[in-house]
Amino acid sequence: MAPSGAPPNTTFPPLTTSYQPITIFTTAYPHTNSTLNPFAAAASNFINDLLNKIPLPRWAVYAIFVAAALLILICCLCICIKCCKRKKKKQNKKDEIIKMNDMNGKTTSALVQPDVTDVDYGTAKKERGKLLYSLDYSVAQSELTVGIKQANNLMAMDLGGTSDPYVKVYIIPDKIKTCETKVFRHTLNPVFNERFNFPIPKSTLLKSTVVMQVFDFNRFSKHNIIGELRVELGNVDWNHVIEEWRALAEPAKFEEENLGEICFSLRYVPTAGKLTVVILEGKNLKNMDITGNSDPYVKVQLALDKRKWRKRKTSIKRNTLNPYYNESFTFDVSFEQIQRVNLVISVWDHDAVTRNDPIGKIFLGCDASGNQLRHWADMLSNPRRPIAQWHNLLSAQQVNSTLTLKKRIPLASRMPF
Ligand SMILES: [Ca+2]
Ligand SMILES: [Ca+2]
Repeated sequence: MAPSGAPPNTTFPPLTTSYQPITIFTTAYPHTNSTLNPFAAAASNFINDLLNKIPLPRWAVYAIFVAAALLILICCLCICIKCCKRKKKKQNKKDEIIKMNDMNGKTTSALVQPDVTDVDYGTAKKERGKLLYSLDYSVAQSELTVGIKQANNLMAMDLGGTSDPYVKVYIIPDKIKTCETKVFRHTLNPVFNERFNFPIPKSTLLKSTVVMQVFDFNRFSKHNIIGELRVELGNVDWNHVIEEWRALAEPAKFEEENLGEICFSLRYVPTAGKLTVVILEGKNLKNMDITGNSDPYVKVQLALDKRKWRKRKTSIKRNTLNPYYNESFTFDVSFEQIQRVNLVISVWDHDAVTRNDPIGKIFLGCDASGNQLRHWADMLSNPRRPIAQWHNLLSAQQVNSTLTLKKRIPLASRMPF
């Protein structure tokens, strides 16, 4: 009879008792569900018990849960983003490797198959063009004939992608004369067909070199050299007529111009510590004056440890290219110093009004080379004997670049005692 007794219970007690069933209702509500899912009900009971045990208000517990969930979510997001980035990087690297492989492929193929234009030269040097020349020597007339036939694919020197070529021909070391072809305007493939004769004895011929230089003519500025050929006549087979195409080379750094020759003797006496230089004569010196001659004099300089040390000079011989001096200069050079000494011989043209100009220069000493070193060595190995020799003069620029002399040695240390 509980249901019949219950109504009086719910009606009679005051508000406080009627309030209680509501709280019971809320806790009892899951019970209605429990009939549907007993497992879920047990779980929710467990959670409820757990929450009741936590000494915090419910809202605080929920807030902590929400915050924790958010934190986990953010962490997951971060991990996802990182993973994506890594994948992208890997892909990029792969792409790069593929691209690099492509490029490597290109460079190797370029090395394996050079451009057709480079085949003749072996390297990717500047192409200057080719020259067809001929050589013919007449023993009866002691005459060399150099034929300048034509040039091909010359390097363009002018703005319009063209050149105004002409060819200079001369023979070294005895530069008797310099011949030139006509100038061909605006062409890279000129046909010259010109022949030049050089009187030259057979003995000199085999020691000489023909120089053929192709220039670009400019009306208002310096003519530029396009390229040159040097043919050593000692290596030529004179039994055949020589006619051949050759690729023009880069012009020699220092023009082997015929500046002339100088003859002097050297004598060294080790016991007395005396070096004697006798300037004998010059020949075929370069003409420096309008008269077609020069006024040559010779400077004799000593350097010790590459420092200017002592200096003397000859008299001036006026209006000649073949001066005769026979002037002697003696220097005190101890046996200990002779190994550290350089002798510099330079020939100058005297000018009354303007500055004197250098014609040519050479230097001797233990660090000299070729003919100059031989002369110096002959002097040292033949003490007390004067050794005379001819030398081809070089440009002062060339000698200065090889032998760089420092400032003059202070006077005090120049005194031997
Ligand atoms: Ca030009
Ligand atoms: Ca002069």
